[in-house]
Amino acid sequence: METTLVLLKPDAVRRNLIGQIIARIEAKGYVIEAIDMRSAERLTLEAHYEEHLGKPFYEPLIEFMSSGPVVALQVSGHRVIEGFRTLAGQTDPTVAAPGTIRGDFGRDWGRAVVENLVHGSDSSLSAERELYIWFGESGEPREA
Ligand code: IDP
Ligand code: MG
Repeated sequence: METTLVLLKPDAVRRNLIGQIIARIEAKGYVIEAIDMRSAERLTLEAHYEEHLGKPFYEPLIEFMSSGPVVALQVSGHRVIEGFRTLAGQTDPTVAAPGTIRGDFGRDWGRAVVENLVHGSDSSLSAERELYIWFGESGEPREA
């Protein structure tokens, strides 16, 4: 059994796509273990995206992720880390396959950062690290 971190980014919340995206996760058969809508603190986002520090889109990415509430989910199932990445589709929504979340709901808006609706952990190490950042060891939401 695996658990992954899924984030519904501020564009997904603004566009009222929370329900449609979660419906796809549930329809696939994965289990929502925890869910929490919150305004992410900058420190949380810096920890979450530390691998991208120094890249040209880093600051726009932090700003975008701070631009409105996000929904953090703990999702479980065998091979869910890989499986959710497949559901999400490629990073660039212009080339993400139709049938994926990013392919069906996303597009290029010509902004400094790619707005692509969802985040999913990319490995078991990332999942463990990110679940700790967003939910803490207990599995309880970390920020009130
Ligand atoms: P991922 O979300 O598919 O794992 P990452 O490479 O980890 O993609 O990048 C994190 C996020 O940063 C992306 O989801 C996207 O929002 C943004 N991003 C990634 N690459 C670029 C880029 O080349 N230009 C602008 N934004 C980018
Ligand atoms: Mg990534």
